[in-house]
Amino acid sequence: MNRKKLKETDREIYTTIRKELKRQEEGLEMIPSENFASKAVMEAMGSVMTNKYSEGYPGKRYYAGNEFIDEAENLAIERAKKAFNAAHANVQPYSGSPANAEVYLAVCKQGDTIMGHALPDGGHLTHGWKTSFGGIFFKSIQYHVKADGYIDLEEARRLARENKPKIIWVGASAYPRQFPFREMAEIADEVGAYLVADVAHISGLIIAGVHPSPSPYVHIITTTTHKTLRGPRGAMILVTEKGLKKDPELADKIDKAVFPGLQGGPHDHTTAAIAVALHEAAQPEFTEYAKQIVANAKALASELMNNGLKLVSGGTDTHLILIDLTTIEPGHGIFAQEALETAGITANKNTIPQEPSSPFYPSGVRLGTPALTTRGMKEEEMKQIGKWITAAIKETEAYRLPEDKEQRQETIKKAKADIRRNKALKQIRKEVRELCKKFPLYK
Ligand code: DSN
Repeated sequence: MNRKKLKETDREIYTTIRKELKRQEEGLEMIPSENFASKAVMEAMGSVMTNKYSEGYPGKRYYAGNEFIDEAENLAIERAKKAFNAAHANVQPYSGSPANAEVYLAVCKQGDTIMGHALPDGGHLTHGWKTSFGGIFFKSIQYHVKADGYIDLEEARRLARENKPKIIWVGASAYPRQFPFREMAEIADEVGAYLVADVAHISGLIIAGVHPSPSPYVHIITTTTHKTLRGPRGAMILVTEKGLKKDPELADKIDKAVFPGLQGGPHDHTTAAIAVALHEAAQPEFTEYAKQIVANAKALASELMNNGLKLVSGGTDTHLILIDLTTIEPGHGIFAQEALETAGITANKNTIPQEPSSPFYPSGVRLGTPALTTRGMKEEEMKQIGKWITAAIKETEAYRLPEDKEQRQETIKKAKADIRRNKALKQIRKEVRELCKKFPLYK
């Protein structure tokens, strides 16, 4: 990519971006919420659309000069409605958390009861966790997953009947299985709740038909646009036909909650790039891409299990895998994350269901295949990567997380230094770099 002007103007940022590009090129990006946006998406992001203010909506702006901003936003809206089979789309939310705050603002009053998938069980902060606005401003009820790792629908039904929530969330950030939209709709409809699907992680899979669509079952859909959808960092809120049937003013309530409720001027450069990503996602190659994401995740999951690692729910239906490290010790995620990073594999430590340790020292590692699949990697590469991941985690087996907080810091510091010097991990790092060279980014 040509960054001639940036190089002339700000050498420091230019160099930092070069270093980040090299990091992305030479390593395996396996954080399941990350991806590589196309050059076309980035060209739209880095365009003159960033120069404009356009509070309001197409045809109803507070400032002049929005003819072409309207054009871009209308394209994004129409493409979003088609992609998700929705009656209404708002493409202005700045990101996933603001989008979810806007849903609360649209349909709830402070103190209402809401219900979501518990964070340690793979849910999202904004679905009612105690430290986020959903848990702070509302009476939050959380449902969980069962011992087998699948959502506990019986518990969700019982809690919904007992608490009559205004909103029920379905969707999560660390759940490797398909979401039971139909079953959750039965529960929500029985108690008269709005059912909101937060499909941030799986929106690309839904568009490609690789994961069932929530559209027939839920009233509202929220999603970020930069995960499996492979667009810019942004978000959307969609209202379904079912949503409008429940509440004919729902679309208007959502629009008012986004602006002026929570946001000011939309990020028009992001809107344009979202339109581009939705156009790309409507192409047949994207369907093949999404199928390959899941095929890769399944191949990787099998390899990890064949090598003796335990996975939450025993596998995956999606792009995401959650390794349960309690077979080594509770809280071991920090050592595994460090070893993987040293080996050139970027993943994140994550809680597992019924987390025996804590969110900061969790017992799992979360992995995903969307970014590697964008590079063109397939099942054969996943098998090799599965072997590297297992070998890297094996290198950490002797470490133990002390109970005492001060001792903990000292042990982690020493372990990190030790891991960075580890010869086996350095050898994997070399091999990872060689593999990455065969799958260049932004050719
Ligand atoms: N931070 C995102 C993730 O990694 O899943 C969720 O918001």
